[in-house]
Amino acid sequence: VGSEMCIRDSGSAGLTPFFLFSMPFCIKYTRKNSKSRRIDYCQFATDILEYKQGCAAAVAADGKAKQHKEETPMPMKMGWRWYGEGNDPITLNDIKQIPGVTSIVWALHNKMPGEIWEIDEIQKVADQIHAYGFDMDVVESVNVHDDIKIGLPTRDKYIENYKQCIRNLSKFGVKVICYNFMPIFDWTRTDLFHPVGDGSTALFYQKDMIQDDYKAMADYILGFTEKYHMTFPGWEPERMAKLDELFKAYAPVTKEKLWENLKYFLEALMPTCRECDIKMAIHMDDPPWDIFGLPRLLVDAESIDRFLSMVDDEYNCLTLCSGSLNANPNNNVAEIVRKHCDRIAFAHIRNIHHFPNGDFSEAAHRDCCGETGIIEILRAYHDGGYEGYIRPDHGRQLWEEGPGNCRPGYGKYDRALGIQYMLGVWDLLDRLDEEKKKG
Ligand code: DNO
Repeated sequence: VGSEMCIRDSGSAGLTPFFLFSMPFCIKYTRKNSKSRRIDYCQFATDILEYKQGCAAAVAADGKAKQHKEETPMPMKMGWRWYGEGNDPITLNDIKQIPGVTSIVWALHNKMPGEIWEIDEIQKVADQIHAYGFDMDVVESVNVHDDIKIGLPTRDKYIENYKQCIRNLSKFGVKVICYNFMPIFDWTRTDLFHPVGDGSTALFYQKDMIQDDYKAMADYILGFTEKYHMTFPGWEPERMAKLDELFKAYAPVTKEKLWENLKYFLEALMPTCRECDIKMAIHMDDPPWDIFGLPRLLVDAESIDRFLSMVDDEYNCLTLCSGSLNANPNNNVAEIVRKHCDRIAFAHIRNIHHFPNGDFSEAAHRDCCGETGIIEILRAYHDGGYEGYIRPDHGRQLWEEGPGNCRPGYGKYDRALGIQYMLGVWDLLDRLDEEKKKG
């Protein structure tokens, strides 16, 4: 158009995708400031915003006018992982429009492992979440300090801090804390925006790229997070800056030692969990095998059995992540659900597509898009009368989503589609049960 295109920054990261999406239309509907020759205002976008505000005001003005039918409550509670205001391009208002979601899965993402989450900090997020009528029952994650995993004498101080976090969170009705016990790295992928073949992208794991060079791995992830001004939980730049030191500190930590340290940690927490009625729900290791010579514990049915009997307490639970476990195609997730349904506090539903050479890609939630067995897994939860929390896990990045406007794995569209798929399966299972009862 022979002028510089500017976008008026409203100060809300949540509007960015909206503006990007509406840009092609804006060119048609702009007002031009002839002095500076800059198009500084997007009339079309403003029209839409005013229209939407008008709709909301009209509904609010007549509280009695229910435009939509109330959704049927389910025993299982559907969650959505949200990274917080200013830290997630997806807004609570966006999430509110997805049928079925009742819980916001949240965290204080600015906190380093080992720090206490203070009441006023939690309160701020609680006010935001509650304003939209969501609950905040699940935290993902309160990350565990390396000294606890390594088993250093300083661990007791960090365990005390963890207990204080539990107490503070209980004041806000939190019921489940998801955490992991993976040494140094959280989930590990070699490509965050891998083309899937249909124009979308997904998280991808290329097996031969994860050998000895842990620095290359960390550089890739940190390069990405720096470029796009975001941090990933578990990949905090402060910790990654000390990688060599961390690897040295973990050198004496064998797999057995790591089991012992996990037991010590959980046994210390259980009385506080009981007092506060909060379940600790360990996330599966992702991928479920040792990487860079670091031991990983929660990798298959056997290790899950060991974990649950090691601290046999109703407050010692699982975040059963279907995709993490099924990165190893020998893991039958539905069977694990059937065996331990009452100890699963939080379910992550993610689908995986395997390649013959051991690489894998994350896939859409529809059963046939991967090999994880999503329908069988949902059926196992349904048969077990699951009443815990569930969320769609990683989705693909769709449409205009890409690096810079989307957290890898945590876009808006594919997770929303995934929820509708899961609820579709669930509703049908409910209906079939009802019909069976009626005979
Ligand atoms: C990946 C997530 C994990 C999970 C942590 C829990 O996207 O499922 O990062 O939040 O492992 O501590």
